[in-house]
Amino acid sequence: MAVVRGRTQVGIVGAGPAGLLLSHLLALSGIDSLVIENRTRAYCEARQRAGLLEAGTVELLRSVGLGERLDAEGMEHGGIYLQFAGERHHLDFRELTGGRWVTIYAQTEIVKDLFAARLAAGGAIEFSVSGVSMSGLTTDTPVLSYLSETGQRHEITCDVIAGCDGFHGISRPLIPDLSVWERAYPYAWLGILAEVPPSTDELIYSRHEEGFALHTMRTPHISRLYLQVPPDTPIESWPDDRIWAELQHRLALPGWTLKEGPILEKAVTPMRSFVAAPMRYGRLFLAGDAAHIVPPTGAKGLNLALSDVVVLATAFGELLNRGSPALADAYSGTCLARVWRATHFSWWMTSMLHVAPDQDTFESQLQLSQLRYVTSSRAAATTLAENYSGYHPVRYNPPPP
Ligand code: RFL
Ligand code: PHB
Repeated sequence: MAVVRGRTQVGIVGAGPAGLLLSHLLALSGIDSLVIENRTRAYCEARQRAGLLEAGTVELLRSVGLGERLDAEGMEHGGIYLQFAGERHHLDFRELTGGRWVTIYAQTEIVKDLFAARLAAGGAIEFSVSGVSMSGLTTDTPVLSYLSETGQRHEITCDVIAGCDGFHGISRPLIPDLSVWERAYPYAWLGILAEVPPSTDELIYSRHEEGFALHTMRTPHISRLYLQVPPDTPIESWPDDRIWAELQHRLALPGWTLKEGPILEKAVTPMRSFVAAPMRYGRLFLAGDAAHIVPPTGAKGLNLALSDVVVLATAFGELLNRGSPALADAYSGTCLARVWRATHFSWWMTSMLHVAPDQDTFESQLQLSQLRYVTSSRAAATTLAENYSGYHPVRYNPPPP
């Protein structure tokens, strides 16, 4: 079969939240892009992941025309509960930070909104591609190559390429001399989606001697809950009854009831911190999970991915519409300041709330002391609240096309 050759300004690998929002923002600046994705649209729309958005992320999505369903269906939260040693404490973010809040709106819904917006605007997205490769990354005309669903080889000449292909993607390994910082945690999360109204008004983060548990939600009718489990736990070892019994145990509080319902979905996710730098090599730029991963305890991954893309879209606008490389040159450094803040916060929340398999009583006492401090000192509570609700919000100011 002959090779199909084509041309786009920005080649984007990956139709997750990062790749899709990037193509949406670029279109607002009059820049064309092609998104290639190795899964189907249905798979991308159903993949259960994040749920919690910082206020800055919500404002960003609203400001670029993606706020309609988010405003109708998102659930605004003004704080969280921290539970430990049989007590549940409320942290009031609005009061601590002068009005900040967060919103529950599932990543699946953001991805659906983005697909709908891109396809309605005639955006180019190729699903079910394979054999993705890149060449000419240090030239002004890098080439993105892939096999379409029908097995046809495509070679697309681009001005720049964005690697938005997640942690297991092909983009990051193409960057030579990458510096990497990494921490694997000795536990994982078992997450469930259950058909039952949430038993709480705000998220409950519970440190328990048997391990961490989190009660979060998706809608007024659907709850999402997580349990700390050993890494590589086979999901078959957790039948539904066992999951509910353990959640009842780790979230228990006198006078409060955890409602149970049918489990719609369950999966085990490993916990990792990972930062790679620089986030750029020649004309290839990494964004989102392709460049960095945080454990989900701080609810930062999706927020970071979307923040990267705002910085990147602005930099591409300057580079491609005005010929100015300054923001593209600053891209990695600009993002990494926010990435490291989120990496520290996520590590800190994770270390405070999980019980490691080899943990001694000294460490347990330090965790409990830290939790007592965060729930009794206004200064400590404010530190948590301002990081959780978003310390480095980004704004998108589209450059005039
Ligand atoms: P994604 O979502 O992984 O998308 C990457 C896309 O690239 C595709 N791909 C390829 N396409 C073409 N060719 C290839 N060779 C390809 N290789 C991969 C993939 O199929 C996919 O479609 O990365 P992106 O866009 O950077 O988005 C990052 C977020 O998905 C992630 O950070 C969050 O889900 C993390 N996260 C949370 N973040 C939050 O901000 N708040 C939360 O409450 C939150 N909770 C969570 C989370 C992640 C979790 N899991 C399962 C990891 C809770 C959990 C349990
Ligand atoms: C979620 O709603 O899935 C969620 C919320 C907060 C977290 C992690 C996950 O810290």
